[in-house]
Order: sequence, then C-alpha cells, then structure tokens
Amino acid sequence: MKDALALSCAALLLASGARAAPLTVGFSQIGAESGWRTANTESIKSEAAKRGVNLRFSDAQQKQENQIKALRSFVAQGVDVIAFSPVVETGWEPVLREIKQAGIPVILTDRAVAVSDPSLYATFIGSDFVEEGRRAGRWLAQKTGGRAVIAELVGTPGSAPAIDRKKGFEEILSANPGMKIVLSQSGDFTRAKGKEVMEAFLKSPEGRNITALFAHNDDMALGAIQAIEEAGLRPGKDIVIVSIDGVHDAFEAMVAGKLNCTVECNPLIGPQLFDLAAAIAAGKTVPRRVPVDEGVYDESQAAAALPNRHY
Ligand code: GZL
Repeated sequence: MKDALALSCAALLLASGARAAPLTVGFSQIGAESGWRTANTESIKSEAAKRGVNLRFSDAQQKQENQIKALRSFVAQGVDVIAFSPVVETGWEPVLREIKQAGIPVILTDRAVAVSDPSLYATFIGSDFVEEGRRAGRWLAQKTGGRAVIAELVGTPGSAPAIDRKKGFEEILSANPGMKIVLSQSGDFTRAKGKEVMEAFLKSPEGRNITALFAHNDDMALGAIQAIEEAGLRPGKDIVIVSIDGVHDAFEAMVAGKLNCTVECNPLIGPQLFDLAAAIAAGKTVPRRVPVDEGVYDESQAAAALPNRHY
C-alpha cells in the first residue's frame, strides 16, 4: 500500500513539472590555475550545495584530454545536465556529438568553443572577452595619453579569453599609433609563469624601453610585479600595468600602488548556472547566450571598492 502511495506522489510531482529526484549535474572545471578559477569553483560548489544539486565535479589540471575523459564519464553516469569551462576553443566536436547522442544537454560556462554545429550545446554563460580587451586598451590609452611601449602577457594559447582579449586590445591600439606591443608571450594565466616571462622580457633588448604591461589576467600581472621589483624597477610607476579579472589580490596591489587598473571578469556564475540547468532539465527554452555583468576598476577606486569585493 505504501509503495503505491509513494509511486502516486512521485507521479503527481513529475506531472506538476517538479523533479522527484535532485538534479544531477556533471561539471568539468579547467583547473585551479588562478584566483579567478578558485573563485569560480567556489561559486559553483557552494551554489550546488545550497540548492541540493547532486554535483559531480572534475578538475582537469588545465588539460583538454582530462576534460574529455570527465565529459565521457558523465555520459556513462547518466547525469541530467553536463556543464564545462572549455580550456581551449577547438577539439570538442567528437565528444559533444557523443553527449548529444546520449540526449544530455550541455551548458558552456566561462569560455566558448568553436564548433560547426551550434546544436551541440544549449547555452553559453560567460563574459565578453573582446570587450574586456577593449576596456584594458581604452584605459591604457587614457592613462598614457596614447603613448606606450607595451609588453603583453598572453593567457593560455588557443583559449577564448587569450584570443579575444588580445583582439579587443589590438582594436584600440589600431586607433592609437603611439601605442605599440613590442614583446608578447604566454604566461598560461599563472602567477609563476607570468613572473618567469616578465623576467625574460626585462632582460631582452626591447625590455629596456617597456613603459607599460598588459596582462590577460591578474595572476600573471602579480607575478610580473615581483619580477619588475626584483629588477629594481617600480611597478605601477616605471611600468604602468593593466590586467583583467578583478581578484582580491589585484585590488590590494592597486592600493599598494603596484598595479594601475584591473578590468573585472566576474567568476561568480554559480546561481545563473544552476538556474539554467534547472530550466533546461525541466524542458524550458533558455537564451543561447547569457552575459555576465562587470566593470573596470583603477587605482583611484581600489581602496573604496576593496571591502565590498566578493572574490
Ligand atoms: C576568464 C577565465 C580566465 C581568467 C583567468 O573567464 O577563463 O581563466 O581570466 C583564468 O584568471 O585562468
């Protein structure tokens, strides 16, 4: 008798569109390479716990093959929704086709993919990286009066933020002939690599003329700041520095006068991610592109903004 009652309750719940069982979401995260990524992971894990979502979380240590393995394991586990932040733009079609074949919807978070078939994912929630690059370029043009000899620390090669931030920054440079990039190399979004590459820049012939640094994320900028100081120069003064993310340590560096500007890239997408996952699992239509709100902060605003920062 009890089983029949339980079955009819579950049937009623399902008929009402409510879920009888908690949502199971498989999430493949890139890694833990930066303060931004740590905050992004925290937002996703804490929001899943708050909503009672059954989260299967995998850290790929910045390797695409690990992400593909994780996505395949989510299919084998029969999760309700798959979400992931693709480390690079290409190489995803085969596994996305397998997921589509299995009838599991896909949400892209943070970074986009380059695929020929847009039906391979349901939606993409993330920032406009081209605009972030433009914002960095516009701020630097205003700060330097359109005259700068620039070193560039590029993000992970082949990743959407590295490709698009460079594109947006160079768009602004094309309108400012007095601003030139003379050195450009990847620091892979990490503090350690950012320091190592900046050390090499400063030892190069062009290094003596650098007046500005554009770093694709704060962690590489913070590594570069250490290298600049160890070379006996003053970061934020001898070399003007603009970076992207808006992490807590960047605001502290601006208060200390060592970083001049950070363009915000909001990692706190947990609430929006699980709103989308629940809607898709309930068969609702969702927007193909969900933007993330963000601004620009420079040294003049850092002290006032720091207490209110959430990552
Ligand atoms: C941006 C994100 C980038 C951050 C880096 O959305 O993909 O990856 O800018 C992170 O800090 O490593």
